[in-house]
Amino acid sequence: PSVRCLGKERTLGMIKPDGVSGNYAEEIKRIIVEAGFSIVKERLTQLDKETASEFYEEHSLRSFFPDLVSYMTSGPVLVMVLEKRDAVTDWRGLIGPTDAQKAKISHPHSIRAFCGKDSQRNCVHGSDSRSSAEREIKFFFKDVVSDDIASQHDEL
Ligand code: RTP
Ligand code: MG
Repeated sequence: PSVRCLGKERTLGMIKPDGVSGNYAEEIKRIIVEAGFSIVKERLTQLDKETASEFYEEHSLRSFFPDLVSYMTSGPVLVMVLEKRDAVTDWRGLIGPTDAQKAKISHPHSIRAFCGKDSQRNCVHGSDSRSSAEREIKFFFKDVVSDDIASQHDEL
């Protein structure tokens, strides 16, 4: 039995449609690995309206929700299970604040500062708590759905 999993935590990371279409995925993955995360699973998938709405259902009453769903369905996303000690907090720290314009000033080394555009098109997603991480990992990796563009794979 390996000891390498002791104390580790998992979170869900996602490269949103603007990140994938802008060809930022490889550089973002390099930043992720350099920051000490293992990319345990990854899958490229196209969200439909129903899936995007369910994923962000906590925001369903917000005025930006219809725009958010349009944005999230505008092209493929890359979802990843990321693992390290304190993965949830550390991934949120690495991506930076929601508004990419603000991130460029307050967190210039964050991923959203690097490839985000504004308060909506912010390039990446991160689970905001351990309970969200558990829900979101199950959301994308419990079953392999038939419309996958690339097949799910396990690197462990
Ligand atoms: P995420 O869930 O995607 O990691 O982003 P977050 O926690 O930093 O921000 P959250 O409040 O959960 O918002 C989810 C996503 O909705 C879009 N948004 N647009 N137009 C707006 O004012 C607005 N506000 C939020 C963003 O894409 C945000 O990441
Ligand atoms: Mg959020």
